[in-house]
Amino acid sequence: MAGVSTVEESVRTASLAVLARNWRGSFTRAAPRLYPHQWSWDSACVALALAHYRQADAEAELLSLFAGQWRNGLLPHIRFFDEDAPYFPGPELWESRRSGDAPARPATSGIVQPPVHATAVLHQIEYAPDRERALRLARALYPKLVAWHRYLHVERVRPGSPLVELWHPWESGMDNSPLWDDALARLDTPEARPSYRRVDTTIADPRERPTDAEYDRYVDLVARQRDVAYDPASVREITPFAVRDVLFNSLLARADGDLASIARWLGEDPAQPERWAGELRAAIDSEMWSHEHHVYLDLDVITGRPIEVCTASGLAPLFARACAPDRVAELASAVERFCVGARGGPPVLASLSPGDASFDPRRYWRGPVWPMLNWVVASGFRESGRVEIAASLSDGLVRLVHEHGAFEQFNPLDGHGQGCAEVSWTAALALDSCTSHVT
Ligand code: 2M8
Repeated sequence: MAGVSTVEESVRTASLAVLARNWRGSFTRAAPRLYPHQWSWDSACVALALAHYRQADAEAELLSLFAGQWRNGLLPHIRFFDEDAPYFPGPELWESRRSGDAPARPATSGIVQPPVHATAVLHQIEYAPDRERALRLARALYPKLVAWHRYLHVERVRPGSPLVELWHPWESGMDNSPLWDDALARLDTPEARPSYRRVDTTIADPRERPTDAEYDRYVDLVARQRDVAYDPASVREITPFAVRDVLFNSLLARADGDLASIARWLGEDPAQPERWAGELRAAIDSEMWSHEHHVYLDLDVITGRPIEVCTASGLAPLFARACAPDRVAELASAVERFCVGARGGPPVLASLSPGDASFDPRRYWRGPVWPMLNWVVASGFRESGRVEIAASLSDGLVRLVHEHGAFEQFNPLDGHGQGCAEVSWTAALALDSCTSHVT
């Protein structure tokens, strides 16, 4: 087996090459054919990783994404470009202009994705070679980041809890996770399938994508939000899908803390983002911890009940710095349940425990290894002082990408690549995993 430094050197070179091939002059497409536009959290991960290597492009990446921000602060999960490659659902399904808050241009979707953006901007300040330039970028983006976080903390909450809620599985980024099965089952099954044509299953193996029944519900949920012009108060009232997700809230709590750090760099008052971070961390720890399952659980807002499905994202509060020391110890034991190892190599996290009844090694977010989950949990353990677990998960991801390439997801049983190849955020997170974070 090749030594760690040789493997890292080769993954660094290959990842930079993938990101260069996906670069479109002002943004990085999420993947060559399957995802030809700019996705919100993929893009934040790309900007984070590029800070060390291509600072000007990392800056352009973030500015391009925020050009799609809505007037009410919503940062859409897709910013569309005039690319030749087809994608469903494109601007014609979203009709984002029905909302008076959407920009005239560019076309965007009307929902969100996890907020990794302040984390990516702080990374520019801390690690990009030209700090003055990074601070100018932070100065330009600061009011937009505050508006984005305010949208989440104000529009996505209900009385009684500061935890923010999601109105579509796509907002979680973990589209067909079994986390959403019960909530989606509550949706009236459309009498006739809504009329649309999927593109994803003509590009990727359909067995590695969500099912048609899930897509029917995804499209139905978009239509319901579009019909009320994406007005947050109306969606909150009519949506049959409302969940408080551990991963999303953890990434937001982390990003709130990072936004407070940006404020301090800029000489702005950090009180508001600090308050957001503090309240959210406390609520994650008190409302989402499961004494029975020893991980954090999502909550279904409609039933008022925890969602009794344990996924690797139940470890994400480590990254939010939301866990008391005894909880860190419990999570350090729980991690075993999600670890899979390719042929005796270092372990990586399956998205769902192989022991779970819904586990499916091919079906997208229902078992496969996802670099983002691995990176969040590894970073969380590192920052909680569990450096051995962190190093081992990080090494596992790097070796997976070294052996198989920058695939979207990896089979948890034998490690082979699934979904599609040359995926930007896989390359970005593998790159970051072999980058030394020393200023
Ligand atoms: C996947 O989601 C998109 C819809 O947003 C899709 O399947 O078409 C998810 O894995 C999501 O987390 C990711 O951001 C996106 C682009 O990589 O693909």
